[in-house]
Amino acid sequence: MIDMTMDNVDVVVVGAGFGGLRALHALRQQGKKVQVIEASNDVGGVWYHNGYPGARCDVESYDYSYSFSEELEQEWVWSERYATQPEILRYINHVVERFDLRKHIRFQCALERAEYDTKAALWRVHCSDGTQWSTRFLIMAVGQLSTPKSPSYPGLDKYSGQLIYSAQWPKEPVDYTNKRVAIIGTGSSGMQMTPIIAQKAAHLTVFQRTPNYSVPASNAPISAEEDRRVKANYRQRREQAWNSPTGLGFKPGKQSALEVSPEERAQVYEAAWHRLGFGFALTYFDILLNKKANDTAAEFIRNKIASVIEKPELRAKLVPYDHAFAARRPSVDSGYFQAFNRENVELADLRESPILEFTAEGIRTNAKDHKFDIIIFATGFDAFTGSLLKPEILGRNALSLKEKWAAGPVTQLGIGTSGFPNLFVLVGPGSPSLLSNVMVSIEEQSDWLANMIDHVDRLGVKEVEVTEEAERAWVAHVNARAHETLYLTANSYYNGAEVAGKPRVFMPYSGGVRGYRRLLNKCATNGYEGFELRDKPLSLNGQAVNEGAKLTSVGTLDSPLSSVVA
Ligand code: NA7
Repeated sequence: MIDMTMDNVDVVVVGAGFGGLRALHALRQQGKKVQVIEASNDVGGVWYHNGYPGARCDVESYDYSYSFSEELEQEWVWSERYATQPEILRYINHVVERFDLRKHIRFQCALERAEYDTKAALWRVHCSDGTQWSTRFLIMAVGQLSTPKSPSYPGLDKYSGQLIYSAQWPKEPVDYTNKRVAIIGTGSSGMQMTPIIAQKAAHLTVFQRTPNYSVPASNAPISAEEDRRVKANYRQRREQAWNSPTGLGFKPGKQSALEVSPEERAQVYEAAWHRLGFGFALTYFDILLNKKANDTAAEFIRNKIASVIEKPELRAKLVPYDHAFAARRPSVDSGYFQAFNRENVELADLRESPILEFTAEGIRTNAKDHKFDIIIFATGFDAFTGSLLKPEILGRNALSLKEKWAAGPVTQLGIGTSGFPNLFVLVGPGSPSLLSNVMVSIEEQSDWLANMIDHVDRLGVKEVEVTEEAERAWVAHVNARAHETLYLTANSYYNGAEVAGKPRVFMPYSGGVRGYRRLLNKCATNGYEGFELRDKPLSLNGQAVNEGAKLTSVGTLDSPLSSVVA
C-alpha cells in the first residue's frame, strides 16, 4: 500500500544544475509530474557553488548552452568566448524563468534516503527537510564534480584566519585586497583564481602537488558581428559538436603527429595553441592514443609554458613532466603561469616540502612557516561517485548502491545498474560525462531518458531494470575503449586516484559522444536492449525473488586499473 504521507509523482529528479533542469524540461514536455529536489538554496549546481574569482567555463559559451530551443539560442547573448560563472548563473536563471521550471523545484531539500518498494515498484524518497515522495522513477542528476574533497591536516582546527573552499565559495564578497592568501591545488580552479587574486593580494602562495598542463584560453569578448555569424549557422555548429568525439566541435586531425615533419608539426601546434583551447589535444588524431605522438604535443606545451616564466627555478617546478598531456584533465588558463613573474606570487612545491601542519597563523612545511589571512582549498572533488553515494540508496532486497558499487561503478550505458529498477543516472560513470562537453551529454541523455520513460508508460511497463549481463558487457566495453588511450597511464580523478581508498577503475566512457549516441539509439531501437521491461514488478510476476538475500555485487571490473596505473 502506498504510504499516504508521501506525495506521489512520476519522477523525482535529484539536483537542479544544468542536468536536472534539462531532465525536468524534457519530462515536462512528455506531460510527466516531476519533482526536482535540490540541496542548496537555488538553481545552478556547480555553477551556484563555484563562485571563486576567475571561475569560468573552459568550453566555449555557444557550445556550453542548451540546444533544445532555437528561440533560446537566438535570444541569449553571450558576452565572452568563455563565459564567467556569474554569466552562466544568469543564463541558468533565465532558462528557469523562461520555461517556468522553478515551481517544480524544492530547495534546501537534500536526498537522504531512497528505498525501492519491490511490491509497488515505487521509490520512497526521504529528504533532509522531512519531505517524502513516492515516485515511479528516480533520476540522479547530482553532477560529477559536486562533492568537494576536504583534506585533513594536523592542526587545521587551530588556524584562526579565513578558510575557504573554492567549490563552496561564500556568497558574501571575500576581500583579499592587501591580504596574505594561500591557494592549495593547481587544477582548473587553482589555475583560474591565481592570476585574479594575485592582482589584489599583498602576497599569494600557490601550493602545488602536481604541475599541470594548460593551454591558453585566448578568451575574448564576442562582437555583435560574431554573434550574428554564429547564430545564422547555429544548427550547423550544433551538428558539428554532436558529431565530434568530445562534443566540443573539434574533429581530430586526420594525420598522426608522427607522420609529419617537426617543422610542419610546430606550425600546426602554434596555430592551435593560439585559438583552440581543448581542441589542441585533437590537432593530430593520435595525441591521446600514442605516447610518442603525445610526447610531441607535451614537449611543445612544456616549451610554451617555460617561455613565459621568467625565473629558471620556477620553470623547473611549474613545467609538467610526470604524465602524458591530457591523460589527466588539463586546464585552459588566462595568465596562470605569467602570474608567477609577479613579485607578490610564490610557489610552494609540496613534493619538495609537504605540509606538516596548519598553525594558528598559517601553514608549516618543512621549508617554511607561512602566515596567511586567507587559505583557499582548491583541492577538487570526490569525482563521479561522490554525490551518487552520499545518500543511502537501497534497491531490490535492500542492497545499497554503495555495496553494489564497492569495487567501482557498474552500469549499462552509464545510465542504470541492475538491482536498482527505475533508477537512472544522468551523465553518470560509464557515460562520456567528463570526457565530453557535458552539455551535449546532458541533453542527449535527458531526451533519451524522457523518451524511454514515455515509451514504457505507453506499454504499461512498471519496472525497467538493467540486466547483469548487459552491465558486465558495458563495463568490459568501457575498459576496452580506455585501454586504447593514454588515460590509464596517469593517476587522475578519471580512475579514482583523487580519493585515498577509492576503487581504482576508469569511470568515464572514452568512446566519444557520437559513438555513444549511436549505442543509445541502438539500445532504444532494439526495445531498450540490456534493460528488462516488466509489466509487473519482478516480485509479483511469479519469478522467484529471494527477499532475504542480497544480490551479490557484480561490480568487479575485468581489469582493475591499479594494475596499470603507475
Ligand atoms: P582538480 O582538477 O581535481 O584539481 C585539484 C587540485 O588540488 C590538484 O592540483 C590536486 O593535486 C590538488 N590537491 C588535491 N588534494 C590535495 C591535497 N591534499 N594537498 C595538496 N593538493 C591537493 O579540481 P579543480 O576544482 O581544480 O577542477 C575541477 C574541474 O573543474 C576541472 O577538472 C574542470 O572540469 C573544471 P594532484 O593533482 O591531485 O596532485
